[in-house]
Amino acid sequence: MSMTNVAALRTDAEHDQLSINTIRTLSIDAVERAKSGHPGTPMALAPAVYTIWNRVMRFDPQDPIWPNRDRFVLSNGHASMLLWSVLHLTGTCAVNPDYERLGQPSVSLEDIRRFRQIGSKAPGHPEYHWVSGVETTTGPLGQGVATSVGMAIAQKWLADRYNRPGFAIFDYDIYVVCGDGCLMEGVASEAASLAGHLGLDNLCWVYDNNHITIEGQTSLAFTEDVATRFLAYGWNVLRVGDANDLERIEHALGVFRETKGRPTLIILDSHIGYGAPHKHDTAAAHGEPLGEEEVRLTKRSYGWPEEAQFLVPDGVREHFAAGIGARGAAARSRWTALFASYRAKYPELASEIDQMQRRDLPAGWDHNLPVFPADAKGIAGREASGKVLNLLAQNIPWFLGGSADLGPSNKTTLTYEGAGSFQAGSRGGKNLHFGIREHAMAATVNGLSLSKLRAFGATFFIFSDYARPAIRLSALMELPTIFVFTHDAMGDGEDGPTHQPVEHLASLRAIPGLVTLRPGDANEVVEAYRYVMQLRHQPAVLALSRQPLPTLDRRVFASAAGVARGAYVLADPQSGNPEVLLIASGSEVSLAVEAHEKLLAEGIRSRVVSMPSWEIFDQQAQEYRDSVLPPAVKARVAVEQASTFGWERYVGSAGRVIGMTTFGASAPLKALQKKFGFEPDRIVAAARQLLGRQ
Ligand SMILES: Cc1ncc(C[n+]2csc(CCOP(=O)(O)OP(=O)(O)O)c2C)c(N)n1
Ligand SMILES: [Mg+2]
Repeated sequence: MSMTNVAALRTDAEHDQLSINTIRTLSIDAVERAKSGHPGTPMALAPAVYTIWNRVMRFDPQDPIWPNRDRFVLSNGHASMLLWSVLHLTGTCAVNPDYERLGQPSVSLEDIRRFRQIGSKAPGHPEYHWVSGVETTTGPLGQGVATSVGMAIAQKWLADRYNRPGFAIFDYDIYVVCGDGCLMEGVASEAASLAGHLGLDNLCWVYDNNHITIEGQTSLAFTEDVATRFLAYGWNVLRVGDANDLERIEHALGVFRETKGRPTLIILDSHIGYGAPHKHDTAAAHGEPLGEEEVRLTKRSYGWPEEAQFLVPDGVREHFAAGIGARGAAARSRWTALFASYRAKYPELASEIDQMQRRDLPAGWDHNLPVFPADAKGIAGREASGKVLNLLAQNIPWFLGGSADLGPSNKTTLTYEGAGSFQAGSRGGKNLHFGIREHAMAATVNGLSLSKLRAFGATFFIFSDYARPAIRLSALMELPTIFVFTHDAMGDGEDGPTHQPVEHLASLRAIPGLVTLRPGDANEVVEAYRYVMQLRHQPAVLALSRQPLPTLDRRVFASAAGVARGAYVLADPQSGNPEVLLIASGSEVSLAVEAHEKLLAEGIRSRVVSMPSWEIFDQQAQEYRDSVLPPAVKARVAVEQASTFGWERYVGSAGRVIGMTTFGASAPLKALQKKFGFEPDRIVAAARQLLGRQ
């Protein structure tokens, strides 16, 4: 009898078990071959992940970016072999960055054999943008669960805007698997509290309650009552006492789908390393290969051929094809037909959806962006930003965001008629109220962006620290998120050093791929947004002033459009080449301009370079960079009310940096500027000294 015939004779339950054991053994073998990785949790969670994928999720492996697919997030990213196994066994297809389907699998068996090796589509942790079918990058515990809240908000918002009677264009759910580590992390608490408040009933977290983390039993450090905690957050809490009981798991997932008005937590009691006779239920199963002998015994316990490696028995792929494959294809083809008639009836809405999916901007997105007239008194960066945000939100239907309870201060509140607030009873609102939860805010913004909405989050610059892990993931995932950080330096004087960022710019500039911008006046704020909005694969941080900054007269000074090149010559001597360069960002640009005027009066040929963004400048051609910072001019002074760290690259070893090397202090801004030397005369003195003209 051929293998295929054997497969045909199996009962459904046998097919289920074989598929689950395939996930388990692929995970075991991959970790063994890589000599690193996490076998125990995939062994325990294979039945749950199998049930979610093969019995419940509406996901078409042929098109992993179909907009109305259910989302799956593996928040305990160390268990990545679960995801690589199901992506492989379901035959999920790869798509490229242009959203084109490639005729190849997202994860091949060869990738799994090369788990954790260079170039493999089965890396150590799930990586969005590297592997098709991964909905978000996970690995830093807590990020996945928090990001899923943004995905759930996005679905509700999309449904509110685009669904019409008879046209449920967006009705997908978000399934998340997480472990003890995720639920211990603070960000999960922030996110769960927000999800409960918002009544996100499209969100289901399956908690792997295995009582084990790296150091041993959770009794070492985690003895809270998780169920009660989530009930208090306003979640529906279900319990499945046996992680191998597919029917109960499926039933709980069914209850989730029936539950209205609350997110669902399914507490799943599992045994890490299930089936491994010596490692079952121990921390030893968490993060190291089982070892040859234990692998043999484990396979024996599964009734698996002991010597077989990377075995996918006949019939397993077919079983997935008959489950998620058929269900997903049918769901997608129904949706495609529905969307075609939707397009006929609502062509404008359909084209919005198309544009959004491709991260394109609608025509007229920058219509009416303000131009600020010259004004010595000026306007605060945050004020200018508020005006721009309000326009963008009106020009771009799917642009939305909010603050971590600082909206009135960040000036990020969308105040135009009809902007509304996103709440349980108002899903179309464009103002998100994250509460004082910066970390969950940033992760939520990631989730919104992964759902193709254009989203921003805001707080004081100092508290970007609280959001940083999610900002980093934004950059790693290449998401065009926007972080609006106001009170970017010592402008909030009296609040003192707890509220005065020093090292934040340097630390954010160190994140690969993240674009930081610190505009110098209101028109630079506008240009900064114009630049940021056109990014499709990079996150951006805007560092904006609390206090008014003079609006430069652009008939005298160069156009603020120079922002798009990261740095530009703002002012030059009337004749002759510059002999000293004054380089500044943000609130220090006008200071440099004052110093420049003094230097010119003294017959010193100075140039002012406004440098809102290192990253953008660094991307310019050498020729342009040399035209702004001529290599021959060694006398250079950089001025920025932030850590001096890193400015050497622009001023060179002969240059000067006027910046911060200590924390700030509590005092009115003027006094702080004096104390820390952010005054034109200090710049003038530094320039003179560099030129040997004291
Ligand atoms: C933010 C963060 N801190 C620490 C780690 C390192 N780490 C990876 S897995 C793990 C233990 C996780 O325990 P649990 O979530 O219960 O996973 P299990 O061992 O049960 O699969 C730790 C500490 C991490 N990945 N992310
Ligand atoms: Mg655990």
